Amino acid sequence: MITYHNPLHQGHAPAHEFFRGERVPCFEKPARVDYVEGALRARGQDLMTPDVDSAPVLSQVHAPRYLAFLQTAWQQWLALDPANAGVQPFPSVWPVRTLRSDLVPENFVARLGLYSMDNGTPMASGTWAAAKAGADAAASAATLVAQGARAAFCCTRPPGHHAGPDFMGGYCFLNNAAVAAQVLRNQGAQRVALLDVDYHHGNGTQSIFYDRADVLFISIHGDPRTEYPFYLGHPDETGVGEGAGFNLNLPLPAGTSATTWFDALESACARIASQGADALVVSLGLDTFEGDPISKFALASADFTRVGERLARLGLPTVFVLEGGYAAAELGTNAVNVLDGFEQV
Ligand code: OKP
Ligand code: ZN
Repeated sequence: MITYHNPLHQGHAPAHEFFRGERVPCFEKPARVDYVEGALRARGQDLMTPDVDSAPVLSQVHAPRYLAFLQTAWQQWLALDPANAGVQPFPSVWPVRTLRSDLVPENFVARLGLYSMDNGTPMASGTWAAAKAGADAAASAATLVAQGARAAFCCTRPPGHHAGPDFMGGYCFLNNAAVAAQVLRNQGAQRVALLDVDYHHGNGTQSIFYDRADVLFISIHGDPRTEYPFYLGHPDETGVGEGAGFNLNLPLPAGTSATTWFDALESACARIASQGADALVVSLGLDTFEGDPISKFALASADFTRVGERLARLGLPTVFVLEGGYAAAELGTNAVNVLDGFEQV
């Protein structure tokens, strides 16, 4: 399968995140994608370098003030104190209900809160460059699919599906899957189906397309009553305005078996088939794996082949975009299994 990689992903390498009040090593680490690239290269897969500038498309899915902030965030952090080069910035105050989010504070950490949904999205010196190159990879993959390729894979980190119109969150900065869907729309697809199979609900993607009928968002994920991101991903979220009826959430309880998960995949595929779409974007989270350290579904490595096979039977031009998955050493096998399953149909 045509595969784009992210040549700058290793520049996004924050050391730690918070877990129950303690600093722990980041789960979303460079080795994740190194393992996927290794598995792809081992089977002779050519990894292409991004060749499309996603900047114009990023402006269609993210707010200008958020993009401007993110692009220079690290320089702003260093401007506070050169010693910050070795320190990770974290937000400490957020404009929740009754507080104003229309004003942009001058204080950097306050602005970090304005543009964040959590304190779980650490930055490093190369974060913008890595995130931008990932969005370029997504735009590149989608462009080839728009031009007639059957499928393409965007092998990138950091992930993107928690990043909303004007905020980062859940290890995500730029919404790569939204970029791919928007590229397909810009290049002639009338309706795009965006299926998110990551363990965590893709709140950012849902929010970007919530009032639009041209991108049908469907997500299978851990029930947000107990699982991150908690505040979105519930079954009664079906879209608004022109987008009413074009959002489908299929939450499943933590601990759900592979059998039940595949029943949900069947429901998702039935909706895609009935609503109609001329292209598919898959937010390919691999944290549904039974060995994932932060998630609670139970897919085995062989099940990922079945995922690819089922998606192929939709018969749509397809862009796969890597999202989560934290059992790093198994990510290569699991990713390759999805792509192999797809190509064998
Ligand atoms: C990103 B993606 C665990 C903290 C979990 C949020 C999880 C973000 C998942 N110690 N923080 O959807 O895989
Ligand atoms: Zn996830």
